[in-house]
Amino acid sequence: MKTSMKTILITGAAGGIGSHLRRELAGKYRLRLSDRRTIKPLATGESFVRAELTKLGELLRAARGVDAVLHLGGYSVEGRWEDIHPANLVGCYNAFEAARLCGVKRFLFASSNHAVGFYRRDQVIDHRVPLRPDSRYGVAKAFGEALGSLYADKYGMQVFCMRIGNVNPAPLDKRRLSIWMSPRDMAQLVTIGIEHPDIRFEVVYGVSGNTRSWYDNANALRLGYRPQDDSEAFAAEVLARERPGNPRAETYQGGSFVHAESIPNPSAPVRARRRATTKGRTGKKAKREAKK
Ligand code: 15L
Repeated sequence: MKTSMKTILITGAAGGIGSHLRRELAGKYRLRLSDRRTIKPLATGESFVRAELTKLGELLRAARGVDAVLHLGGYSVEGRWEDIHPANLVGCYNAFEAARLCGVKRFLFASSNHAVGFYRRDQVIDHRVPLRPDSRYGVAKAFGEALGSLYADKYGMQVFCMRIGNVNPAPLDKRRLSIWMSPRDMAQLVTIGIEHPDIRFEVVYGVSGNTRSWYDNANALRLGYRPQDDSEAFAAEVLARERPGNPRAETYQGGSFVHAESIPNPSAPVRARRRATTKGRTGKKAKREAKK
């Protein structure tokens, strides 16, 4: 008997992880891609629905009729509260709400290593440790996990939270040797999140089978995850170019997020608005000065 192909909504699909997954999941699922930025060209089996995470109505349009939501969207690094709050708290709430209102049972949430980034590097942690966010960004990911727990308990949604390390074809530095995830391992974990019959509320680590891992990923293994990659293959090359960094950052798993106040992001709209306002004030003040 031929089973019909599932449709998966991917929010934030224009980002790095979304781009890897589009390639890795092609042919396996129908992918409904959403983002505030237009995505083109589209491949066979893909469609695009523009959606701002802060607008529930737009997310409702995107989520109608899908089999699962993979919520990748949001602000992806530490930033100002004014940036994190709309994108990662309001946006995450809207994504869960859209899924609930559209009757979508399965929800995969892209949580992050930064929800537990204040654990030390000499510790190995599993999915049951108390949350220890390392940043406002990490707090927002903890909020998303808490929302997932609520929607599972209250509405019977099946929620799969992946505390993702760093998805890249190769690990970028020494810290990433412990948290790296290859695109194909990411796709395998996402597939488990979509297909596993017994998911109620699960937390797993989104990392490859790294020799230097800081995670006991027993819960993912229990659900059938068999990572194919290990960052150790890149270790010699990565360590040869590594330079000593901030000692506080090097103590904790979250790295620079533990001390970052605000990592500049020139594309952030609020920042751009603030710059514009500042310019405006300066202009008026200059005019007042000129009148005196
Ligand atoms: C994350 O959660 C971020 O989204 C990504 O930009 C990286 O900073 C990654 O963590 C990391 O820790 O390397």
